[in-house]
Amino acid sequence: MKKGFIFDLDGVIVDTAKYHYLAWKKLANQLGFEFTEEQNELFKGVSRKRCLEILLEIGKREATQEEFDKWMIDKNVDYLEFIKNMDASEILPDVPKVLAFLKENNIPIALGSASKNAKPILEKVGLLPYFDAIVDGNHVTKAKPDPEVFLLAAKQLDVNADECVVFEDAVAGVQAANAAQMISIGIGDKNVLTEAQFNFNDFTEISTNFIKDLIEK
Ligand code: B16
Ligand code: MG
Repeated sequence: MKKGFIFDLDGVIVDTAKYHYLAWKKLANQLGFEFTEEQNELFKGVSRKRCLEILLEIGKREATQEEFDKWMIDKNVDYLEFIKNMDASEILPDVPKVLAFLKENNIPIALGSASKNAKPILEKVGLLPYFDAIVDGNHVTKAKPDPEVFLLAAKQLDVNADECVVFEDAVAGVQAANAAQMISIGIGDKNVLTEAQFNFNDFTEISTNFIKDLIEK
């Protein structure tokens, strides 16, 4: 049966979390409070809007609608400055190995990310040509754990949802993949991604034989 593979971006293909952190920290500091790397963990896989809501809860700050909108823009302007010089050296280990293996086997590949900056990032690191479909924060109305992003990706690949495999580093992302009836592969701490069907610390632990088995399943 036809298979499709869907990749999350931040934490799976590249580690943009560190740049998101710098941009959110800058905003927090401007608003007069601290924001730690530990708190940044709460932001992984979460939409920009929800991140700002959480940030303001952390800083116990109220915002008018006007301020909220401005801070969303300010954060993104800073984030874009931080990622300006990203290149292929920032691709997480062995991601290209898996993408190339899928391409060699004519398996359709999609991106399923909450980020509205996903496409330019893939372009910067040189991975855009691998992707047959890109579904990101610009295309969905419901955030993970809602399965919308992955269901739309399957549709764009013209593959049944239950024939898709999803790589995710966030709990909400794994839940979204499971809700979409897809095979969920957790990338990161297995004690955190407990709901994933398979767990790996990173792609160096994923063999082409494992991918082949998934394709043939
Ligand atoms: P942007 P993913 C997510 O990416 C990040 O993990 C999350 O921290 C970020 O807030 C979200 O994208 C939105 O990003 O501000 O660029 O639209 O893990 O879903 O690829
Ligand atoms: Mg992620």
